Amino acid sequence: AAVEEASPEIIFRSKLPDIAITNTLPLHRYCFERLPEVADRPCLIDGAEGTVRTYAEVDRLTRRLAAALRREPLGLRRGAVVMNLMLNSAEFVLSFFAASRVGAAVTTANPMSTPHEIANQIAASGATVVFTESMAVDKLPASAKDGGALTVVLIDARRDGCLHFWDDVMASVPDEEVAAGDEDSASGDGEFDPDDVVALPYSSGTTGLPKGVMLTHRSLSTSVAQQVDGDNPNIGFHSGDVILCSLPMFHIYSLNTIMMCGLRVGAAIVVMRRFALTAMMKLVERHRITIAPLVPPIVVDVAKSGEAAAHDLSSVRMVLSGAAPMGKDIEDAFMAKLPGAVLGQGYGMTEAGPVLSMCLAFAKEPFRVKSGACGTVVRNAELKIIDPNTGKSLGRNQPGEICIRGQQIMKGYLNNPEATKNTIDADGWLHTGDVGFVDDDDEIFIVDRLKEIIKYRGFQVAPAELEALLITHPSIADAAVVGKQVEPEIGEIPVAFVAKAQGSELSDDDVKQFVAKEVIYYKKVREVIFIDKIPKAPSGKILRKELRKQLQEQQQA
Ligand code: 4UW
Repeated sequence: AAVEEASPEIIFRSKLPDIAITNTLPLHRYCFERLPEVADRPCLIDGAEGTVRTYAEVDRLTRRLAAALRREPLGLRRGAVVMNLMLNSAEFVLSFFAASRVGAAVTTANPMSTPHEIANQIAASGATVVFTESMAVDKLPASAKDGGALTVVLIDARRDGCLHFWDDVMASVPDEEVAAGDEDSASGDGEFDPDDVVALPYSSGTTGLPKGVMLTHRSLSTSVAQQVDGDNPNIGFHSGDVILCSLPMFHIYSLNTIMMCGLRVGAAIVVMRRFALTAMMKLVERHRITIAPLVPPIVVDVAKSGEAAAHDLSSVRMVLSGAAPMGKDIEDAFMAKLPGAVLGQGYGMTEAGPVLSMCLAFAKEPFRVKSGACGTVVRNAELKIIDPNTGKSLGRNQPGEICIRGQQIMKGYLNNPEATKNTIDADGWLHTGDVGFVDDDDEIFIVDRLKEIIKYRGFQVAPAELEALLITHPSIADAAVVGKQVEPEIGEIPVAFVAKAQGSELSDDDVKQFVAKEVIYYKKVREVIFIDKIPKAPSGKILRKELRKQLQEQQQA
């Protein structure tokens, strides 16, 4: 029989040349590599208080905290897992890099999460220490995964049974211990492997429930290098920049592109506890912020706000947007408010390390780009577009599933080889579940999503999680959740299709309230549609396309 010749793959690359990337250093060393040059420069600026910590101070504080993490009662070692359950703060940055120093991984979570969500992530990740704040502490479970005690470190209050971040933990380390012992070992026992996990954010990926995404020292330092290293970095951040951090560090966008990239270049990072429009504009004015990483809903807020004119935002030279789609009209409306800045998009996915593509107008030597594009594939990586039915790679201007390959992508999902195998294929390609095409100028346009995930203001909502919850209700026979496009300030909302149990008098409010009790605000079911039967394929898979079509028809009617 004739053997079919494998057709060559069509692979897209950056317009920037590959660079030599050192990705075998521990992440904290990589991010603070320029410390000798920037030691006395501002590193973290507290948005509310205005207090400034220099690079030397931040470095020293992370060493002190690492020493404390190694000692009892914390006693952390290589391979341990720590949870950061807090809004943005200097303490977030310190615990992240202290954990890196001891060879531990940090799993990040939103402190607004419900007790149920927090307990699930603690159990699944195996976290034994939680760094948190008053707003979340009462929601923590009593014990860690195997029934062992969970050690809780509180950053903003004293409480029985918890350690205080500064007074108990930091103060416990004698000065002479701070400098000693960590210089050549990332971990307490002196061993280090660049493929050790350092960050463990949760993401539902292309299907199912949230899973721990194993990002290693190697993957994250590669991703940072792809963005800000080289003679002509893809994002031309530099040590004179003042970067706004209003996006939550517990999400990979802020963690990587703001925190890690910002530190790598030696810039000042203005830490806002959480986003608020007026406060953000005041901070821009006060600190002469030069870089504003945002998400589309915030871009819309600024574009629509009458306040922009009342503030001097002229220091901003670069505005990044990502985590959700942004149309050309929003870009244009925004640029009318900030004519002096370059606005562009990045495209990220937690599992991809996260950045797949970045706007080349941000490069030190910028390229011309089109509005609506979400950048060009990062350097030192390969991107292809495949036909989702045949798996064959497609040429320019043909939409298909976006796949990425390179050292920046995740090592896999924690304790889930099956889900890992379904996302990263045998040839190392990570399948994103996003549909897009590459145009004649190497720019990527995302046009659709194959995967289930819903994005509410840039936050992930996993339909499977809501469906699993819904069917525990005695009056619900079956349920399916899909996203519905709404105003651009939000993006999409979760809509539940519900098949009632026989004889049930369930109302849509009953359904909404039932879900609202168990999930964080952005996962709330905002609309309920009763239906006789959830459409399913013979395999049992929910036919989401059909439900989405039904929603569209309803919207048009
Ligand atoms: N356009 C359309 C986009 C876009 C998009 C993402 O929550 P996750 O897992 O991860 C993110 C990460 C975004 C990000 C990280 C770093 C960065 O520099 C940057 O740009 C400045 C963005 O969102 O959700 C992943 C999913 O979110 C959608 C897409 O479906 C993707 O698979 N998404 N960016 N520009 N859609």
